[in-house]
Amino acid sequence: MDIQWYPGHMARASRLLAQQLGKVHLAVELCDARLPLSSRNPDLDRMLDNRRRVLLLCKADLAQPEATARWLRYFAAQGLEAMAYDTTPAKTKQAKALIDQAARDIIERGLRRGMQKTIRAMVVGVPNVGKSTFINRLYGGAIAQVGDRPGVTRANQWVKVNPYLEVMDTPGLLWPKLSDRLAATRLAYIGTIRDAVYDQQALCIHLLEDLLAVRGEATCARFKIKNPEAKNAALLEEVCRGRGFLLKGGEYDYDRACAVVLDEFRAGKIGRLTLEWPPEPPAKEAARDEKA
Ligand SMILES: Nc1nc2c(ncn2[C@@H]2O[C@H](COP(=O)(O)OP(=O)(O)OP(=O)(O)O)[C@@H](O)[C@H]2O)c(=O)[nH]1
Ligand SMILES: [Mg+2]
Repeated sequence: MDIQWYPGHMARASRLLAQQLGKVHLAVELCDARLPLSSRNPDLDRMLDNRRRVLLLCKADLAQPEATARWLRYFAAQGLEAMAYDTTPAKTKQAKALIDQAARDIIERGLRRGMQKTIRAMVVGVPNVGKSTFINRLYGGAIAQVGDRPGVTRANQWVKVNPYLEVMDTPGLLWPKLSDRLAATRLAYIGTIRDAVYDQQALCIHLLEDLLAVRGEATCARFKIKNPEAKNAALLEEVCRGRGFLLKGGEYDYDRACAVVLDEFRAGKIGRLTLEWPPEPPAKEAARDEKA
């Protein structure tokens, strides 16, 4: 399935991001906990140029906790300050503490000179990952526009969280990684790419196959699939029959089936699900995982 996801405005936004990054103290990078590799921008390292950053694995409430725990160890081993985030007050407090800690030396340097410095942080990540939601939680009110679709935030917006912390909301950014089709497809599942850009039916079939492979029973139960071995359109027909998505005259309503499968997956109705797992941990860690 081909997904053309890099229109001109993304290229412009990407250039702007690189410029703006030079003007802030740190970047708060948001990735999706269900897809922690594909939802990270591989160009960010170069753009950040050793500038500090913290990484939030967002929508952790939709991901498998054991996978998230592994990802956190994986990122820690890379020397990256990372945490799982799910918009709760406790996690928001933890994220704020992580930002403060990353900026501690700047704050302390300021204090030694008798002034409390205002830390400026830029929040970056793919569309729809939860950047504006995170900023609203930090701020404690609805200051940034949020929505259940990609491309809601159109321009950079500074938000003063308190006298010592300002955060910049940014439009979600994808990058030109067209060669990685699996990553593109999975980014489309989680609602990062506008629905109009790809073929909904092909995407839905791909998603159902992925779901059946990792959560077979739950997927069959949710969509009332009797034959999980069915392929292509026959798989969609399973859903249409099971859930009663029929048009007048008894034709299968493929569009309805696709919309429902995607919506219910995105809303976590099939259960918590991580689509990308980190490489296997060394034996010692695996043993610890089993004991936990
Ligand atoms: N389940 C769950 N949903 C979340 C979480 N954070 C955000 N959302 C939802 O994700 C959707 C997108 O949130 P936004 O904050 O608008 O995302 P964004 O990254 O600012 O998106 P763009 O501005 O389009 O780039 C909204 O429907 C939020 O309610 C989370 O931690 N868990
Ligand atoms: Mg936004």
